[in-house]
Amino acid sequence: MSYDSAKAQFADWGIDTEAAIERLKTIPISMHCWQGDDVVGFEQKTGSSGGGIQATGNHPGRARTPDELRADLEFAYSMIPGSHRLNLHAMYLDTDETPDRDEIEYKHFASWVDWAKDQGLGLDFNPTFFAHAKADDNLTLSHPDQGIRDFWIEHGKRSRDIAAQMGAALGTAAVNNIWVPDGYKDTPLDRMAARARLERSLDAMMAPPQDKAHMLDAVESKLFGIGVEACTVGSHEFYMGYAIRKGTLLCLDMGHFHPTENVADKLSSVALSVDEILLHVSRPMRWDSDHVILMDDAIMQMAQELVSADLLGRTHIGLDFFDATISRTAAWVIGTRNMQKALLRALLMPLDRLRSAEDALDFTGRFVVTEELKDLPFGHVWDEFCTRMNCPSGLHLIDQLERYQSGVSGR
Ligand code: RNT
Ligand code: ZN
Repeated sequence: MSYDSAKAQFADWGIDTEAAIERLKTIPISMHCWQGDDVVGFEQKTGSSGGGIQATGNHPGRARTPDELRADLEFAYSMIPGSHRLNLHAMYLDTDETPDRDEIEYKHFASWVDWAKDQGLGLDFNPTFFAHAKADDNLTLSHPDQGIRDFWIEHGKRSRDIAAQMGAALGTAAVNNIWVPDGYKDTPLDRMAARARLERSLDAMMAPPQDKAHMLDAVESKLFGIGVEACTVGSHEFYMGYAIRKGTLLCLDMGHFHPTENVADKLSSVALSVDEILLHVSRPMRWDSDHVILMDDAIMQMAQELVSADLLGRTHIGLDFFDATISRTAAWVIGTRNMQKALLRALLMPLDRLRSAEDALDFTGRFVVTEELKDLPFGHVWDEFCTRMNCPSGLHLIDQLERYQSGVSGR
């Protein structure tokens, strides 16, 4: 079947495939740098990522230097249709200097900005509050010790400055997302004190004004992590309240809720109280395992909510997964394309028809349409989109992914 007959079939349903393709072109995905090197970073040290997040596996090809990571990213972006963003963590600095976290400066990231400009990419940023001796207790901004809190507050302030300078240099605001691992393995006595300390530290960190045209603050909650099973200081309720009161973005990571919760369902509720949302699209399996995202129901529901609730204009779509048992470039490419495919499917829904059925309490009509819709030739529209954007799909894509991986497997 050709694209033209697929287009006609969608048109029978009142769906405009051309409009969907045009809209999809404009949706940037912020791809996370840390899938490329198993969340290790380029500070001159090795070891686990700490903070309860852990990539598992030892597939060959891990990027060991900024140049290797950029080469892998260039390949990955060339396989992903559209223009996108790169989400950098502070531990990915590119310098011969060895600044501690409270000493990082924009110059340590300047090469990333030059490269992003060259590649036509936007940048997003994250302070790194894990994989550091001062985070070994899984307490950073909420640590009872003022000196440790101050160290991390300084790191956070510098990260905001760096993000703002990145945003100014590239002409697109960098989202600066704050996630801290803080929590307790066993039941704490004084949750209130820990949360009050986290709040005060965040306030101190975000006190210096920044231009929203250059930098946007975001805060990310979590249900639990390995080693902090009893209490996570930055819980969902904590950060939802914080984001509403302080006007920051709220980051919803799909692995940071109870596995039976539908994170897509949260968007419309949260969007009534915060202006903008950041997503960490991920795939938790039994826990916050950060598997590469599939084109599964959870992702499709997320995309559908973004479209049906008209939230694409105020949601920043970021990805957060890391699998070291498969080709890291293939993980980036397939995961990012899955997010785009889910968005395309959402853009190809007969929304008006479904909405009228729902409003008329015609749940049979809604049910029949959503199920029959699944047989429409979405793949042909996706292929057409890839062709127009000069990206391969299907067997050609597989071929390219394999070829690139064999070129890096000697690392
Ligand atoms: C951890 C959070 C956080 C990290 C990245 C590396 O549970 O999801 O977003 O994965 O910052
Ligand atoms: Zn996350």
